[in-house]
Amino acid sequence: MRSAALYQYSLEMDSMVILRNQRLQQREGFFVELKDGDRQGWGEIAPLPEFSAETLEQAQAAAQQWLQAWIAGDNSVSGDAAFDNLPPSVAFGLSAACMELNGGLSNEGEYRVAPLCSGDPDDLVVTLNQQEGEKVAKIKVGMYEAVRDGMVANMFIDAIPDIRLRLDANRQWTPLKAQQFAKYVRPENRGGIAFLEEPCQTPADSLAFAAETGIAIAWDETLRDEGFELKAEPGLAAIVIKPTLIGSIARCQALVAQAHDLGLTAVISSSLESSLGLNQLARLAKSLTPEVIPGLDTMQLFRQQVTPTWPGCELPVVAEHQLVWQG
Ligand code: OSB
Ligand code: MG
Repeated sequence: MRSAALYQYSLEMDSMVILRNQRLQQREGFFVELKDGDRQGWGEIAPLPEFSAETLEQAQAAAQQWLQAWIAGDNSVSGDAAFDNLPPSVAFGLSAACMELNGGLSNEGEYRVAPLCSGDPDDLVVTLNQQEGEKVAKIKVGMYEAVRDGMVANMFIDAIPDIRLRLDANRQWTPLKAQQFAKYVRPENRGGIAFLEEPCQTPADSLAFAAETGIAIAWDETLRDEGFELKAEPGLAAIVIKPTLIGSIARCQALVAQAHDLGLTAVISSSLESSLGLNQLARLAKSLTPEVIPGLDTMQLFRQQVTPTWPGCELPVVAEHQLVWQG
């Protein structure tokens, strides 16, 4: 006997969270619960404003249609390929719920995260110097002067010699601005940058930047470009996989395998999921990308969390969510 429920959630965000052109005050999405006999699985469906093409309404409609078929016993909807017909956030949430129900999602998670530098860089330097093991940090660049970004990167690398910096420019720079940035990172410091995500507005400009500067780059937005196919390229070190924006777990798994075949690092990363989705991403990262620290330091952007809570996170828990569909 199968049954399912869809809950809508709304969580308060920190007042400073800005996504591209808008301030995100509330993170909204759905939790899906699948039951089959005494087995149960949860998933999160949360299109990200400014990044996802699907709206909440579209995601809800697609999820409900899928759930109807699943409850009716139609197993064709949960085949790996069937998820590819759904919007990415829906494919991720439903495939995660299926995988949890089937016991396929590892219980162990990779809860080390790449700390996101949002406030004072000096605070992060102290944190990193106290941290044991691999020292990874992520800094958003491209929002202020490129010269300032270059100086901040230099400062981190000088202060923490074994750091592996991940920088993310979100396609903000013209080739000239990217050059200005690079000029400020001393050549002997460039190896301290594990990768710089999407420096320029086009992939071709970003590849040219990598060739000219010796700074390794990573694809994030480019993975979602129409017709994109992953290839090894000189200067390309990594790909950043955000399952909510990419799709089903099977798709993410295939992308990770492809990256590894090409000698690229794959980094599982958050699209600002709640603590439920974030915990599943940590579990996914543990199995798909062992040894790689995932990009999951996004609970600090929230003011509330849900159950399961995020390890070490003290935010208040919202326990009640609105039931929007049941079958
Ligand atoms: O710019 O990569 C981004 C989260 C949501 C939307 C876009 C981005 C992000 C992150 C997640 O940066 C954190 C990370 O990748 O470490
Ligand atoms: Mg990015």
